[in-house]
Order: sequence, then C-alpha cells, then structure tokens
Amino acid sequence: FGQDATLAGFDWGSYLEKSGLLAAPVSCFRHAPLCVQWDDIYVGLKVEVLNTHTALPSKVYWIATVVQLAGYNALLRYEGFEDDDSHDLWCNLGTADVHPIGWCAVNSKLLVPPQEVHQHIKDWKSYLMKRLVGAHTLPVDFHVKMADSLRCPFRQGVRVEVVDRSQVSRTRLAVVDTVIGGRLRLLYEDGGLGPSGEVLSDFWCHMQSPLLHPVGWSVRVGHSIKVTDTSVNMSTHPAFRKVLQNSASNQFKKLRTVYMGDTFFEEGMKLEAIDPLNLGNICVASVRTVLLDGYIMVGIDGVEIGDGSDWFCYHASSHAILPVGYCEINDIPLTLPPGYDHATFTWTKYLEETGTVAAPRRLFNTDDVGHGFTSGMKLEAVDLMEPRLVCVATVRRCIGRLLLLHFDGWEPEFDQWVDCQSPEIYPVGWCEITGYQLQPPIGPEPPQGQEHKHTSKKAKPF
Ligand code: MLZ
Repeated sequence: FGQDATLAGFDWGSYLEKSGLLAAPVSCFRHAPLCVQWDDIYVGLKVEVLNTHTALPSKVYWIATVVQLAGYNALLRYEGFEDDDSHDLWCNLGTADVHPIGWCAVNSKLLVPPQEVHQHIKDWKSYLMKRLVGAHTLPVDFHVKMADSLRCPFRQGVRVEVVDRSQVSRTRLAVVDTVIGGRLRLLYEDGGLGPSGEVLSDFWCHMQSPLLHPVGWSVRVGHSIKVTDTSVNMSTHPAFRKVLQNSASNQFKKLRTVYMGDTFFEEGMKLEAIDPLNLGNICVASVRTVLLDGYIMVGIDGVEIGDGSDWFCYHASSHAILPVGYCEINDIPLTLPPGYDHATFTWTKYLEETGTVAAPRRLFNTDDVGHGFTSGMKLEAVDLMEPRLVCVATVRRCIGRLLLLHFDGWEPEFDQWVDCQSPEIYPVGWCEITGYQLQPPIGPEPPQGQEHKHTSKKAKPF
C-alpha cells in the first residue's frame, strides 16, 4: 500500500485552486526548513527563473513575480505578461531553478524573455529596468540556508530507543536505517528479517519525535523496555553491518523542564488524554505511574486490558494530556468509558463515584502559542497510525495548541489531533523538497460540511 503522489498525477497547485483553500504558511512549522527565513518570502518578490517559453536549445532565464504562495510552492508570473495569468506557473522554491535577482549576471546566464513577451514588448530591456526599480528578491543565501536546514545529525547505524509498535507501553532498541528530510526509518534490533532479507518490523518518526529517545533513557526514567531477543539475527541487513553507534542525547529535542517537587501528577489522578491508538479521540483517562524527568504513564479509563501493556508514556509538557473539563469548555466530544452516556456524564459525579481527584489544571501545558494555523488550511501530515505515510491533509479545527487534522479523501474516523508544533506536520511542498513520497488524497473528496462522525475506529497498533 502507499501511493506516490507524483506518479498518481497529484499536483498541489491545481488541487488548491480547485478546492479554493489555502496552504498553511511555512512560518507555521517551527521545525520545517527555512521556517525562520520565511518572513522574507512574500507575494510581490521578484526572482530569476528558468524560462520554459523559449525555443532556444540552452537554458535561459527570465524575471518573474511571486503572485501567490502555498507552503514552499510559489505561483510565478513572468515579467511582461502583466495581468495575463494564463502563463502562470507553480514552482517549488526549494527545488526549482529559481534564484535571486542578479544571479544570472553573477553566474553568466542569459536573461531572455518568453517569446510572447518579446513580440509585444519590443524594448524589453528598458521595460525590465523600469519594472525592477525598488523590487525585492529572494535572500541571496536562500538555497544555502535550505541545504543547511536539511542537515540531520542521525545516520544509518545509529542506535536509539523508540516506542515498540507491537506494545505501546514499552520502548525497544532500534537502529536508524534511512533518513529522509529528518524523518528516520528505524529497524527494531530484534525485529527479524524475512526469507528474502526483508525487514519484518520497522517504525518511522521525525528525529524530534517525542517517541524517540537516546539509548539508556528508559532505564533512567523508569520506563519499561523490551529485552532484546538476541537469537534474532539482523546482521545481513545493511543498517546492521556497520559498527553500531549509540545516539547521543544532544541529537534529541530538549523538552521543557518540569518541576516534579511539591505538587506533580500522582497515581490515580484523572485527566483527559488523546488515545494513542485512536488519535481522533480525547478520552477520560488516569495517571497510572509517575516516572522521572516529568514523564507519566497514562491509561484510558474503562478500556484498559489490566496488565499495563496499553498504558502510554506522555511528558508533562505534552499537548496530548489535558485537564479535566477541557473538552467541554472547547466543545470537543469527550470519549467516555464504556457504559457512560453523554446525556448524564459529568466529571464531578465521575470523580465522586471513582473516589479520585482531577490532576491540577496548572500542571498542564495548554499555553496558547499563537501558531497561525486556521481551519481549512492544507498541509502534508504524517498518518501517525501508519507513520511511514506523509499524506495530503487539512486542518479541521484549531483548539489552543491542538489541531484536528483530516486526511483528504479518507473517512473522518482517520482524523487525528496533533500539536501545532508537532514535528510530523509539514508545509505543502515539503515532500518534493526532501524527496519523501507524498500520499495523494484517495477517491473523491466527501462533500464539505458533512456531519462529523465519531464512531470509534478499531484500534490497531500503529
Ligand atoms: N492500511 C490502511 C491505510 C490507511 C492510510 C490512511 N492514511 C490517511 C487502511 O486502509 O486502513
């Protein structure tokens, strides 16, 4: 399964035009290449771009103006076409032959107008001079900065601890196999190889994922880790052929420090939490154990198996744990334990009945971070249940720092709540820049504004 958007004929430019929707700007994605520089990229910039409207055999360039932005993609209009939009072209600023004004002169490339422009503007040199007065262009180091921001400290053969997709309450040792755009393909050290050497169990996540840790993390914080089955031989796989190198903690995202003294989460406290196996559901949940360094294990009330194997580790600063009452205040349907009914459930009664207390509100990181996403914006987002897949997606709701993402063409059951600073969401055009495969929308898009169903999809481990 999994499709390639380019092969499927998917094109962001025409897709956005058809939907009439906007793409989330690059500046919304803190971890994305050029996020910080994106303030300098705006409609009206002039650039030098490959001229595709010429019969000349060699590469020549022409000036164009950015008339629209969609993530990394820019809609360009060649100078000289003025109000005529029929020759506009979408190009990805990160990959295309697009340069700051002056680049051709420095690199001895020719500026030649498109044939049509040549015909109706005879003296195009003085025309151009007039048009370029006061024009702004791309920063000179645009492509250098792009290349810099795509560097990744992880290499094939680096060892890490990562969530075990077959049992989410524990971690498991894994080795980096492939790195694409800062996303890591990880192979469990005892995941096994099939008869023809194929990998039986892998996991994908961004290098800044909260599911990824340096070797030694689990023991240090008191998280459970699978004992590696040493009878499994992976040595024929290229990722295991080198001398494996333990990851260093400076390769990982630094979490906000939380003070666990005085009052912190305590075993049994109630909260609302995103169900790790049904990321569209926010559920009634309990703190099961408190680990070190601000980590807690959370269980979903009423559906726990009972042996702790379905608990999930969240950091106290995680977007995925919310104070009691959060859903009600924000008009989000709260997923109740089986046997409870929306008509009669109240937190006050539930706490009383269960003889428990709510985790204090101030322990949660619900700060509004002012992210810039709005509902309807398009983006490229990881389907966290199949984390290899980066898909065409739409922001459906924005609540504080949470975004409800919809995967275009898929049923609402696949919708997922993510943090606005999640490293698993990317601007339109990110896949093209990094060479990651983009999953196009499947089938016809269901009509807009349809009733949002909340049937719970059968949980499956990732
Ligand atoms: N095997 C899965 C793929 C789902 C991918 C959805 N991505 C939004 C299924 O068909 O259920």
